[in-house]
Amino acid sequence: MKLSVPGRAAGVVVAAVTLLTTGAITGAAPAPTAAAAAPDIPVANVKSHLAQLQSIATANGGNRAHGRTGYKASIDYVKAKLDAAGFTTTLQQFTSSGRTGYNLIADWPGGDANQVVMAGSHLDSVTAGPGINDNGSGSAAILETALAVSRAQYQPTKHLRFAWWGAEELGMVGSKYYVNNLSSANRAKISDYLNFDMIGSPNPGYFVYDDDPTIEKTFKDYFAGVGIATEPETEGDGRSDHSPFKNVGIPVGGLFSGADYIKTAAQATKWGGTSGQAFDRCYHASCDTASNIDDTALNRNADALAYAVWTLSS
Ligand code: DTR
Ligand code: ZN
Ligand code: ZN
Repeated sequence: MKLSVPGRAAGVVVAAVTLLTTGAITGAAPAPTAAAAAPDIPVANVKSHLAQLQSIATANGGNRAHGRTGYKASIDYVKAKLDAAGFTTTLQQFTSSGRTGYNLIADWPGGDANQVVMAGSHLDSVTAGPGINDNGSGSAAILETALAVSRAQYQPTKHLRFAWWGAEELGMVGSKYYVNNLSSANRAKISDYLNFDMIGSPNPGYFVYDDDPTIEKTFKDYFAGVGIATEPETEGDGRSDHSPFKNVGIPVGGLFSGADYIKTAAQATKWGGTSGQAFDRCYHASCDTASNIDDTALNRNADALAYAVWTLSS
């Protein structure tokens, strides 16, 4: 397990010098170490990103849809946070329906380049609204997890890559463009792709993708550890950005808190919430705003996300 890279070591030296000049410490600064376990992801931080995405939508015609100013402003917000945190970011541009779209790819320096653990979420909304649950929730959770990697100066065995997809709502256009433009050699390097599309639904379910057994078990182990029952997410094939990866043989998994399907009485008994009501009544609607989030579901899913990223990359 690699413990440091020159750039980061220099960072630690600067930090040590700063602390030494303030008299805060007397011994040598601790070397960066890999976190033994995933940190808690502060849900307040995730909510803060959602508030920013809401503000962006409000300032840009009420949405963050592909090809609109609200989407580019969303990408710029996420990219700025990642650049400041030490990620190597790449904007991948494409055209769909006559409008320019963008994928944002963020690599955490270090780790085995031949074993890449990816976590992705689509950042675009529908034109009808701000898309805070769909899919600000997934986008904000992977952003905060990436920032937690930076805060921890985590040095995993595998290489970590995070992605924010454009134009998912037009048919997974951005993620398809990314996969189609990967060489077969680079596809083979991706050991796991984790997808997070709607993970804060206001009447939440706890669904785990059942595509790859190892990834599925990783998530199920987390939820079992915190006493939350889960159900397999079975309707997702072709329904979100994991599909292009699965179609070329890359192991995929992910989490989902439900969209326009109706929560059953048995599910309400298991998870709470309201039976006979959709998991997200504002799915693809103008009311998918910052108030259209269940904080407990967002918190639990963000922590499960971080647990899987740490576990699968260590
Ligand atoms: N297609 C996604 C929402 C969605 C619907 N069913 C699933 C299953 C698994 C993941 C996501 C979804 C969207 O509207 O963005
Ligand atoms: Zn959607
Ligand atoms: Zn979505």
